[in-house]
Amino acid sequence: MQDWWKKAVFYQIYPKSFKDTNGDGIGDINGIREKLPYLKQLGVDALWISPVYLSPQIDNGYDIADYRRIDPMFGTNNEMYQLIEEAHQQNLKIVMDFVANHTSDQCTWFQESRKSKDNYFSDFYIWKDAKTDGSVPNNWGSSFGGSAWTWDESRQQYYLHYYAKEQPDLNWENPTVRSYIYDMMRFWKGKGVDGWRMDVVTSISKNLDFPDNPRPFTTENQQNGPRMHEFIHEMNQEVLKPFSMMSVGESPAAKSPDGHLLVDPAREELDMIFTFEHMHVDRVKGNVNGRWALKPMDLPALKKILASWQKELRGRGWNALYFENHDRARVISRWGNDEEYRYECATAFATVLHGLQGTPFIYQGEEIGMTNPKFAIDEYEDVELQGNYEFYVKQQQTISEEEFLAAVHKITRDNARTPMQWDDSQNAGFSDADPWFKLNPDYSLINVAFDQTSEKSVFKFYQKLIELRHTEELMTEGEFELLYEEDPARFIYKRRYKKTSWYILANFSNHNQSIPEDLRDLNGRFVLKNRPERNTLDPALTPYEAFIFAVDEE
Ligand code: TEU
Ligand code: CA
Repeated sequence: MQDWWKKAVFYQIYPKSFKDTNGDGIGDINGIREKLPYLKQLGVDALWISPVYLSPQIDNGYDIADYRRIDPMFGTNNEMYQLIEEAHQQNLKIVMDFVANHTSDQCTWFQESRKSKDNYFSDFYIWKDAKTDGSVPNNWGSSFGGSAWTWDESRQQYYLHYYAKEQPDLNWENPTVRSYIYDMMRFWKGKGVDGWRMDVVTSISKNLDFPDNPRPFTTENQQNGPRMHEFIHEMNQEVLKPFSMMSVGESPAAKSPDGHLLVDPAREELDMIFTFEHMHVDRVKGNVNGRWALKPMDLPALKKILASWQKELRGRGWNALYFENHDRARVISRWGNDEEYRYECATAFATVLHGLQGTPFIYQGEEIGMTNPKFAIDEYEDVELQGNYEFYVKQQQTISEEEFLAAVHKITRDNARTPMQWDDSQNAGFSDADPWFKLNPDYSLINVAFDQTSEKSVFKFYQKLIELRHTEELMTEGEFELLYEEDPARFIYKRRYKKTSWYILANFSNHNQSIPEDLRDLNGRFVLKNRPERNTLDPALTPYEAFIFAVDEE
């Protein structure tokens, strides 16, 4: 079937933290198989599975040593094939993670490439001579802190890495590299995989002039390179289109004014992209401390960015909708109130996101309102956090330890990587052993078993949202209109399809907010609400209240 993903709701699994079945404290493929009934119960249509390939795990699998082998830590290739088959039997699609901007330094391609300048693999990566004084070729930065170049003793050259030094960037200019990647994609198609989430696909083409960034060790000139569209289109023609594989590309630098370029069906590149603009509404732009310079979330900015993408992609692309993933914090802890109003907040964010046009992506634990833990700095595992701590706090000294930790508690990636909280038993039902990464201590109160039987069940609310997406044409097709866009506390918009309009209202504040007068007279029905007492449009919105109100035209 064409475009099945337009009516689908996706669920992202971070396997390491999802469910351990063999008692080593690490989630595994059999854990995913075990939980398929849970995912069916939730009602999702497709699973995006973060990398499970052979990997030294410097970046939790985003450093791949062999694209065709499952890491023994997660299971066997056969278990993966069985997972795909069992998922298909239950009508669940499987989308794997495609990490082809870089490999692990343990990948044989790199091991060979570093040996000499004239072997078969020499040009698989991006090598450059030192400047005459021995220094790095330019001032490009690694996302994980410091220079994007590392000196290799054996080859006597620098190699480029946008992430950890153990993640050398592939040279997409080399047609052999591209054909290896396309073959790998065909291999997994052969195993039944339905599509790809493409890691930093907008970085695969490099500007071969290697222009310095405005400031050292930032990354401005390292995205959306000159041949990006060409490479992606080629991949589309070689694999995606002939084998009908769905694609969603991670696209950190995409801006709404030309956002359709990667996803306009006429251009035959990707089906969807994960954009970043809306996730930066709490960031102080251009600060020396990069992503760690935070400010309170700007709700009007969030609304306008989401609205601009709704408009940009209408009729010429399709939105991928998300607030959380394995690189993002728990949204209710980051932008909401995860204490007094945890249920209201989780369901309010869900309502405004799922109400949009596009395909929603739920990240494991989001469906039960999991929160950020507040660990001490040395309790975190993430390579990005460690690298950035070293760079900003220790070397550059532009941010104090306390300020950095405060930002970590808001946004660090590990916030979303604590083990999944299944029940209140020891280790939260995640594992019989001590988990590889600390559990959030709140698991005795926040867990699947408790949530599902609770009167205020985030899970049940998600079930309803997912069901609405399957049954209501309006959700996929309806026009979008943002209302009261400057309002700092209320998120209100309208969807319209045929003769029905949906008004979606949410209060993102700790105070009551009135319902605008011109909406109070509407005649209609409540489609979904997170406050049972809500029966008319008169009373004010209570903190983090949200609902969908449908109005039928005569
Ligand atoms: O992330 C790419 C990316 O843009 C990150 O730098 C992100 O902005 C940052 O981590 C937010 O704090 C992808 C993967 O999703 C991530 O897990 C990997 O570490 C990275 O690529 C390298 O593969
Ligand atoms: Ca395990």
